[in-house]
Amino acid sequence: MKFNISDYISSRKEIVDKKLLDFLPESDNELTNLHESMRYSVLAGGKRLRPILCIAAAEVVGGTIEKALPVACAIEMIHTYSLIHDDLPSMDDDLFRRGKPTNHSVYGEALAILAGDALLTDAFYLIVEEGIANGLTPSLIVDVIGDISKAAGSKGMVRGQAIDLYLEGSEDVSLESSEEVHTLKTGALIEASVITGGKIGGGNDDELSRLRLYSRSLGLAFQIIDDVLDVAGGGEIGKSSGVDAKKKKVTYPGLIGVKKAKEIAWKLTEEAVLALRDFDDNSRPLREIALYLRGRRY
Ligand code: GRG
Repeated sequence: MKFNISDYISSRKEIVDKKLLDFLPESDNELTNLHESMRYSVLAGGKRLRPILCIAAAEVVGGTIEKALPVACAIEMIHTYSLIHDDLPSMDDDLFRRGKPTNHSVYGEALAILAGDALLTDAFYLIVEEGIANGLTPSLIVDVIGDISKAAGSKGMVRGQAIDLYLEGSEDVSLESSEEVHTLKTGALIEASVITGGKIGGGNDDELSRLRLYSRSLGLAFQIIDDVLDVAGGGEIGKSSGVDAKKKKVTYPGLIGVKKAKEIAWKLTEEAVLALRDFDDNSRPLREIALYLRGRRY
């Protein structure tokens, strides 16, 4: 049967969305809107890139969607927490995310902080609770939690965000610093999505190191493309365009221009695809996802 990447993405997205809907508590009592605000941001849309990568990585090494799904959803919850906090007045101070008013614009700053905190914490509970129910070994669960917490924490995404805030407005930022910010802020969680999927799917050391190469190139390419889209027109990323330049953000297009930034993203995508060459035809989704992301409208 002919493989179609859009069908693959929408079918996996549907599975992820359903699981998130089931897992996130629906109602609050009259004392707080905490659960409502968590659901608001998680279910506000989003490409579900990280969970789809996690599932596709599990599948490429012969694993099942069912076993990878809780971890895939947990990573999406962590990603959503980071977006909620990133949008806060003390950080990016954004009014729109995923095409809708940001969490703090709707629920207030305090509840937005708590919704983010709760999403981060509940994500780990989901991994433990459903991991055990799905028959994952305790050592695999601990391994996966280690990968994700390291990627999200002070040596990963949070560090990237802190450096990014520190560098904002600086005049002479190097390409190396920019790469470090991107690798930590965006790349670390993307790498963890792929690696944990590969581990849950039963990948061996060699397969995992190829997946690591793939995810590192993909993560950086993804961020550069996102920055190019911010310059070229933000419709597709659900926020207004030109925001990075206005805030003097550290970006590849800002440092080396759009044309060169596109060329680097192109090359990184080629490297990601190349890292998959020794996998069989089941690597098609991962390969096509990389090409699909590169093809987002510039
Ligand atoms: C606040 C701890 C903390 C971290 C924030 C992820 C992040 C770090 C900030 C978001 C701002 C931003 C533009 C980061 C670059 C990564 C990125 C492109 C995020 C958006 O991810 P997508 O495109 O979003 O996957 P959707 O909405 O599709 O899930």
